[in-house]
Amino acid sequence: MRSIVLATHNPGKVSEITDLLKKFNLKIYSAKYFKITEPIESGKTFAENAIIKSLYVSKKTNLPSLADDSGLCVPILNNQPGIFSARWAGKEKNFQKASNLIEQKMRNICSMTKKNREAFFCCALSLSIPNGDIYTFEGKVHGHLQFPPKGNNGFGYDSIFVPLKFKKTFGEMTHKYKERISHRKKAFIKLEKYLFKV
Ligand code: ITT
Repeated sequence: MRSIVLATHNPGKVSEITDLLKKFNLKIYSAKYFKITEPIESGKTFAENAIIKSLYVSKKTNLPSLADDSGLCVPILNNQPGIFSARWAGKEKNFQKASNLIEQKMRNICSMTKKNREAFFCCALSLSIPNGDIYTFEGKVHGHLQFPPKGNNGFGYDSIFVPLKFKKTFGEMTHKYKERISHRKKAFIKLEKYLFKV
């Protein structure tokens, strides 16, 4: 059986990516299993950061590694927090605080119309192979923000994001339902089409 290491320390991502990889009969390891620390995410884009993470883990383990760099972009805030989505939640990973910060920044500059609350999630997946090959794929899901947060499913900013054509936040949806429409799924569809020709 072929092995792959997930280059992430985020349990929400581990769970979603493990589900997406299920049908490929791979032996899946987490970076935690190999006690690998997190590299500095010095990239300027989601793709650059995903590559930093997958290369780092692939070099350390000599195994193929899949990384995910993702985040929430709010156009009225010049697409912030974007690649800083995790950093806005601080060391304590407090996404209630990060969501409040987004709301506050928006209220400081605009009224909270649905148009002004438009937002999207972006996900870059990077697969690094020990022979040096790197493959990167991106997916986005558009929608709007809703305050106060709703729903306890999911992770990160799920409870403030309502995808287009839906009334529920990702935080109110089941894991399975979010997986059908998410930015991560969209990037993953491109990856599997290219690599596994499915
Ligand atoms: P790794 O770098 O170890 O993968 P991280 O949490 O630091 O973990 P990122 O640097 O990619 O990951 O930060 C992206 C943040 O954006 C992440 O912490 C989430 O809170 C948020 N995010 C990304 N995808 C999300 C999703 O599907 N639902 C909710 N929040 C999401």
